[in-house]
Amino acid sequence: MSDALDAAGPQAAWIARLWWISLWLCVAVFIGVMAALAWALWRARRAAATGDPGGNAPPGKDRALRVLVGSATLLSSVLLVGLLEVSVLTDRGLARLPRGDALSIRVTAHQWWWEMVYEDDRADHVFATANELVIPVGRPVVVTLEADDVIHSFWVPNLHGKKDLIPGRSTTIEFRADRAGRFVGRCAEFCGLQHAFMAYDVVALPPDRYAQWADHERAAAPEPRAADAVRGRELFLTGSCMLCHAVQGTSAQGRRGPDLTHFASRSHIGAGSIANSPQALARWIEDPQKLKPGANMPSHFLPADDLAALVAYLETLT
Ligand code: HEC
Ligand SMILES: [Cu+2]
Repeated sequence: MSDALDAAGPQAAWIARLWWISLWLCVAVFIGVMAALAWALWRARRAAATGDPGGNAPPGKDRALRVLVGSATLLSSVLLVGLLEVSVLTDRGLARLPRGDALSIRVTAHQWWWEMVYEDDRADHVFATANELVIPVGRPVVVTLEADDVIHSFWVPNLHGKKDLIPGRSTTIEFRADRAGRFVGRCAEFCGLQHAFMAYDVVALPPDRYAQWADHERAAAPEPRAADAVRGRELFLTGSCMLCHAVQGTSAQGRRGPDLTHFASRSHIGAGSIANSPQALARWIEDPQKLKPGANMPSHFLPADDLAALVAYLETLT
């Protein structure tokens, strides 16, 4: 679900309020202008019918018209200044989120996926995930935004407005979710071939469930037990996969692609490209270029049993 008018937090509520005020004000002005236009047309027709060119209105009427136009101009100016004031207030409101006890997450945009690193003072508490931002309800989140290649834009309509990620620069965006839910985030700045498939989920969980999730994410990948999964790990660690991907608890520490330590728990493959299932995963490993043309992962046309073993291994990464 992704709806800027269905605010799930204070920031989005500010923006939605500004939107509604602008909308209704503009509707009222539009109706006023249309009514004035209709009146002018009606007068012009009546003038044509009576043969009165209309320019010779009695002096009293002329003055009344001037007062009318004058007050309409004044009203427009007041409304415009009012809108300016409301947007300044909104800007202030957006900047006023209390930041005490904030959760700090570093989000790096890559063509075309998102890297999320959960920061912590304790080094062994830091962990990484991809294309999924899990946050606790009721706690402010400070997201540090960075870009790896080109300009991207971070946008979760239910929680906040947009913020650009610019290579070589670090910015932050703060928000808070006040209710649990799954919200869709998008890249909102055209960033190349697969810009449309650069989505992520923001999952807001009650604090105790968030803590459970974070503990699980911090844990290294579980040891595979089944024979094919063990062979799959062998292939993963001796083949090209480990050059680009990390699986914590193994020697794979690549950073070119998403961290796969808990890949099987994610809802989608390829930043919203396809739903995560063993069949989809096999198709992805074999030929990501078919599912997401241009993606920065090469195709791997492997023997069928190697592919099955890799899938079996990745499915253990819950
Ligand atoms: C040259 C670097 C590179 C190599 C080699 C590589 N990958 Fe990838 N992989 C990527 C990139 C980049 C992405 C993200 C693509 C996107 O979503 O646009 C990715 C995405 C994935 C994903 C989806 C992750 C997610 O959360 O969406 C899986 C699973 C995956 N790779 C598995 C593998 C396996 C298995 C191998 C070895 C057979 C492999 N990769 C080899 C770069 C690589
Ligand atoms: Cu992008």
